[in-house]
Amino acid sequence: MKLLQEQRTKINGQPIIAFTLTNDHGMEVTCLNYGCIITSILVPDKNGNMENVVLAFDNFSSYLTNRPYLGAVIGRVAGRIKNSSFQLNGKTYTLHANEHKNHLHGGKKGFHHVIWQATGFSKKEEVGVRFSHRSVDGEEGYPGNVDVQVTYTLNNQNELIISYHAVSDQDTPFTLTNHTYFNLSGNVKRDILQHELKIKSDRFLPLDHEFIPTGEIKDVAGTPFDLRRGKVLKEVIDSTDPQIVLVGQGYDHPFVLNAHHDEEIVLCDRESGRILIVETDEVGVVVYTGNHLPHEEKMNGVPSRKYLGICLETQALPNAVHYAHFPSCILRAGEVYSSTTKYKFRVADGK
Ligand code: FUC
Repeated sequence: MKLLQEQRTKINGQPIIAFTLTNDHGMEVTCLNYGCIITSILVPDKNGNMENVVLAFDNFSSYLTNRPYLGAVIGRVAGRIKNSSFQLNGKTYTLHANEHKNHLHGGKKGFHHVIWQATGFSKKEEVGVRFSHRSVDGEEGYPGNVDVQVTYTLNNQNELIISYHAVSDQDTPFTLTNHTYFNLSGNVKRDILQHELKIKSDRFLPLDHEFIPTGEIKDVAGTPFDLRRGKVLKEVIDSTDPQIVLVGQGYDHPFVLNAHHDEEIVLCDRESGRILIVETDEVGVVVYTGNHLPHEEKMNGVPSRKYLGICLETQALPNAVHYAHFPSCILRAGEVYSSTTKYKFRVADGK
């Protein structure tokens, strides 16, 4: 197990540190104290070639805007909140509107723009970084001071574990995710269209024209959202289903998970033999196929383009603050928010 720390740059005099975690098989994860951003995950293909399977900007300065939320932790609330407003305990709260009238991914200065306190750790069987941050009362319009911790742990089973922990002194909506774009081809040799995605989910959430769940919870049977036996993404992207067309030919949709910590999300690239298994205790996953990746930025040495990566955002259901029939995303004062998502990397022949 190896832990390396190096300064990448400074923002307002504060050092931006890159932590590189390496396990005994040479799997390597690099992340920053800025936004807890993951900038690289090196994993073997079926021939043992170590290559990067996540999207990252070529220039650090692109992270200062980071329109696609590349690699970052998203908070206080991942996803969209309609009309940037919600009611809680009889009070109406108004949030910063950063996408039309709506609030997206934490607002103007979400957790992805925070310089987190960070401490690396290295043990016999795992290596990692613990990030912490206090989100203050009134930030972006949210109530309560929230002490947040995010821990990235790499183990010797080629698994990256992200665990989230938070306590607030007032009731507040709260659900975090990580917005890494995966591309298992390795060093973005291909886009994600030939990747296969399998999800243990019987129900998904249709979206309105602003990409916010309508409130309907729909059966996946007979729709392009039935991923229970897996689908090649290209099949879905070419579909004329109105929900697929609505979001720019692809997915940008929440799925309700049937299973937890039981191989519920599996992404596979047959050509490289790489498999990613995502397991979580979260109620759902927002699958985003990079339909609107900006074209003007350079990532991994190539110009960014549509379908260059796929996000598997494990989280509470978006816009839950407006729907009593969705599981609540309210963190009660003094209670502990605790959530874990595991990313297991495998190769097709079972090695
Ligand atoms: C996802 C999507 C959004 C947005 C963002 C960059 O979380 O739900 O539509 O494009 O990523």
